[in-house]
Amino acid sequence: MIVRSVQDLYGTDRDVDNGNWVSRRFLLAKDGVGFSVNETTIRAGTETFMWYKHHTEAVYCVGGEGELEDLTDGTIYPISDGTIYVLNGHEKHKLRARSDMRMVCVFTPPLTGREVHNEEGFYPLIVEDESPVAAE
Ligand code: 9YT
Repeated sequence: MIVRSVQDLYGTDRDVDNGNWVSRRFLLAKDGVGFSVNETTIRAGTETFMWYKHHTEAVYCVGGEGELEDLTDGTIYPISDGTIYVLNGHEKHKLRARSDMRMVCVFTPPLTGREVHNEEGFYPLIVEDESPVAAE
C-alpha cells in the first residue's frame, strides 16, 4: 500500500515548478501501478499550451477557474471545481487560468518524472521511453 501526503512531496524531485504551473507527483512510473497521479496548480493569469502526444490524461479540477481550448476545433470549455476533462484523442490544447487552478491529473502510461526536461518551446512534449528503469 502507498500512502502519501502532498506535504511529503514538497522540495523533493516529485515537486516540479515549471513557471506557469507547479506539479506534485504522487505516483510515477517507478511506483509500478500502471498510471501516474499528480496535483498540478496552474498559476493565475497564465496560458499554457500542452500536448501529450503519447499519453491519455484525465484532469479533474478541484479548485479555481479558467478555460480550456481544444486546439483541434477551437472549442472553449469553462473549467472550475468539479469539472473533469479527458484528453482521449491526444488533443493539443491551451489552459488559461483566471485564478490558481488545482488539478488532479492521471496519466496512462504513467509519467516517469523526466518529461519536464523534454520540452519543445513552452509546452511539455512527452516522447521519451516511459519504462520505470529509464525514469531513474
Ligand atoms: C494540467 C496538466 O496537464 N498537468 C500535467 C502534469 C504536469 N504538467 C506535470 O506533472 O508534468
